[in-house]
Amino acid sequence: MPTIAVRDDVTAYLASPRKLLIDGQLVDAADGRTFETIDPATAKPLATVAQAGIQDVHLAVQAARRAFDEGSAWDRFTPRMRARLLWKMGDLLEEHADEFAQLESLDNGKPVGSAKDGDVATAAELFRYFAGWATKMEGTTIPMSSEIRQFHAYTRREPVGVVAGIVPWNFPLVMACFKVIPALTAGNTVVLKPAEQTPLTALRLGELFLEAGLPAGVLNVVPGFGDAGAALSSHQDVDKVAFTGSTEVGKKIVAAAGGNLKKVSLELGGKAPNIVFADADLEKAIVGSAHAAFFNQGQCCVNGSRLYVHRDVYDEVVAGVSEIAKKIRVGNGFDPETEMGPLISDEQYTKVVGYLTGGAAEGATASAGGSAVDRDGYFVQPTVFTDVSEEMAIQTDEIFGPVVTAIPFDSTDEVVRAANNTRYGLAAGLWSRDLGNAHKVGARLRAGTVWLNTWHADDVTLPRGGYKESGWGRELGSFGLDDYTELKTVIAEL
Ligand code: TXE
Repeated sequence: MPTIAVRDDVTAYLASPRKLLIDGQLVDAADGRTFETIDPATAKPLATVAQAGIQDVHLAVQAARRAFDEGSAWDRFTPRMRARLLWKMGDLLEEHADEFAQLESLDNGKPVGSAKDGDVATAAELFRYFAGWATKMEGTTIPMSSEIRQFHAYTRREPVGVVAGIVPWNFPLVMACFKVIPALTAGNTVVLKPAEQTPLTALRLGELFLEAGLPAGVLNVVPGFGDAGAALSSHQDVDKVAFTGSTEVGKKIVAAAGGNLKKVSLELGGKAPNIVFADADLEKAIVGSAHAAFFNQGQCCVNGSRLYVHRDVYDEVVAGVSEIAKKIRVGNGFDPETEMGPLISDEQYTKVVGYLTGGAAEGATASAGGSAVDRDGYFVQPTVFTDVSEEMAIQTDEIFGPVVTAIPFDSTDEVVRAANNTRYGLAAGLWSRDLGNAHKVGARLRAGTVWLNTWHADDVTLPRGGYKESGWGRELGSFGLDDYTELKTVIAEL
């Protein structure tokens, strides 16, 4: 089997213990602790990484605080300078695209090709898009009425202060960029905590920022576990937390943030409904529904994991999606033929396999897949479940693996009710040739993103986020900057 050769710079990067980035320095953890990050394709250790604890988090927050203070190098960094730095970062990232793609694939399991063309390319695009915004953080002048006196009133958009970014492992580099780039664009300073499963590309990104000329302390990277995330969420000197992860941890962050009422934005779990109407272009709907369900090993919060198909075309669509599932080439991300890599961790593997056996035990039928793959690493088969009822755990819970459930429907009202019958509201989608129907039903779906006759189409220009327990706030696009700014109203008597 041909494999992609691991680059020398990647081998060298993995060979020495990786350190925390605090105040522009690469340092060990205060208590000297380290942890191992695991290659999910082999279940073997990949690299040793310094483990940030509460003390390191405190040092990182203090560094970010000093970097934000009046008169600091960052305070004197004009919007135009910020724009140039962000643009330079896009270039640097592209120069290092192969290195980042390999690191991401080793740490996360995703195929090298999709890491490069998807993750790294998106991250570079994010730098360029937000570079443009740095010089356009405008306020407004607002007419103010008084019969007696004259006023001039206007607004200013100012940075919030010290931002903590806490991110997950499914798109490690992209999620880090989702937090860091808008925060810096608006003039904040940042402490980033990557997920314990995937710290490598975030750490490497921090090094590139130093190379690009970011002043010390403006971005600090503190890999660690939940205790480090909790310390950031409750820290009195953090002004805002931007989190992507599970709904359960999101609720803990909200509680922890109450101490100083820091601002919180959350992008949490999902269980997106994907509706195929009888008049859909079925060929397109079948391919699109498989992509909706299985993209990124199924570890994507906007994946279409609940498939509703009109009864007239149910058998055909389920058979089509199942055929695609069976043909997906599951393997090591360094094999260029691989279309789906392993799940991220032993924990996630155990969770997903638990749903596969649990679903079968509850009476669902696997029309494709249904079990783990018998090899080292955390591999499972892309799975399609039929004979599913709304009460089953495979239908209600976010599995976060390559598992889709299929249920037939007869009427639009019935399917809209079922689609919205979830505590989540991140994404939804439908397939129909009747565009009037598509837009009307799309408006009734309670989700932050709705796809019509497509899935996973997106752009850095578009806001995203969740209704209900899928989160607070919106990321990316111009709206994505609002959460990183305070709006000041200035009133002057003339
Ligand atoms: O997430 P966690 P996990 C969902 C998905 C998955 C499940 C569990 O269903 O199976 O969550 O994954 C940090 N205070 N999503 O356990 O724990 C943690 O260190 C502050 C959906 O990995 O939420 C990591 O950096 N931070 C999701 C980050 O939170 C804490 C993507 C996410 O970890 C913390 C990932 C605490 N008390 C999982 N505890 C999506 N929306 O895309 C942990 N963390």
